[in-house]
Amino acid sequence: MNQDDYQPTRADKFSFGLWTVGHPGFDPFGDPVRPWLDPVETVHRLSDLGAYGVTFHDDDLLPPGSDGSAGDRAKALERFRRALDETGVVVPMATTNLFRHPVFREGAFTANDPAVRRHAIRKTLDNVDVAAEVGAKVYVLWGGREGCESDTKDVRAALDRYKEAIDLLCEYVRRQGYDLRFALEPKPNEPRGDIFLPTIGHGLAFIDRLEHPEMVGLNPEVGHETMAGLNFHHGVAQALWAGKLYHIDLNAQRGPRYDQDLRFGSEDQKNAFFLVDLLERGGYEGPRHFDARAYRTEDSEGVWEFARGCMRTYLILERRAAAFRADPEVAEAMAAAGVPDLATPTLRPGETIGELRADNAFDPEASARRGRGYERLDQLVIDYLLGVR
Ligand code: GLT
Ligand code: MN
Ligand code: MN
Repeated sequence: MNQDDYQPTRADKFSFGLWTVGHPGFDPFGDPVRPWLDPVETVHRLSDLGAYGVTFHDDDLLPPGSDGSAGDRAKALERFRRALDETGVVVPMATTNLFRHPVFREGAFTANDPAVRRHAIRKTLDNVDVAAEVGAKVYVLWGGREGCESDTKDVRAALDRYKEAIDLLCEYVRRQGYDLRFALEPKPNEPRGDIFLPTIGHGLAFIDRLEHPEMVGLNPEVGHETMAGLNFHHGVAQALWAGKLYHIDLNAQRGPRYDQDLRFGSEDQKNAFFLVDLLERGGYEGPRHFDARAYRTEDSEGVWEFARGCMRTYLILERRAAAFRADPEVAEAMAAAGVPDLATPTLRPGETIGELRADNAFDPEASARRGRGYERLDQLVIDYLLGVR
């Protein structure tokens, strides 16, 4: 295969956060290793690489040393918008930084102090206006500081306040007539000892309790579910099944440890293969958004290698998954394993529960003896992943 087969185009809908390629490489133990990256340059570089979108937190647009004043924000937004106009890059999603400033040390929407909660809501409302203005369709809520270390915190009251904040944001968007939906981003821990709404499943259950569940979905992240020891592909499948996959954060993570935010597909390629297969066949039409960052070893050029790599690996997996699905031997192995039969309803058309109970044609012992054929099928997956088919 030729290198150019994996060149991204706008139609692939790849997007990156300003905070991802712009990450200067600090970590809890070390200082930044790369200079601040101007959002205007980011937009141009991403555009040249074939990405279609860029996303941001309210504070990502500000230059270092800015006091965050309205004047600074307006100036930064104007330059940013000019770069968008020049390149045709769009803003599919925006979000709020409710985690960096020390005021959020005990939470934002779920802080014990009502004054902090009110500040967090105001900060979010301000950027919701900006998001609507630049045409974003999804607004992400990552509650990095919503949680605790000490379980003296009242979790049920925290969930009441979380709901109150999101209900209020939905009410505001409805009143303004914005075409914007919210996406909650689950994460089990880090920076808090435990974060509220730790997994996709917790998020789905919470959404059902909101005043406007139709306006709220999820933004699951590969690394976050993996940190919880969960199968990301399964979580995404359930979010899709529930009609709640509004956005996605693609990256990589090696097992349950600190949040690594690695280049997409650089770890656990098998789960990444099934994820891409699912997104491409499952009716997901949103952005393929990368929330990852270059290794701290890299300089500025390494950052663009990283961005290229995220998109390239996605396209390789997309191609591999399509070839896997088109292979007659795979179809035959799938049929032998009974995979397509799961789509058939369990009751026959018109059958009653009484008829089901009266059916004595089935021989459980014979069925129990029959192997299910997954070894052969799964080896075909591996053959495709390793490129020998
Ligand atoms: C932060 C976090 C991400 C979230 C971003 C959105 S910010 O970098 O680690 O997972 O998606 O707030
Ligand atoms: Mn994320
Ligand atoms: Mn992460």
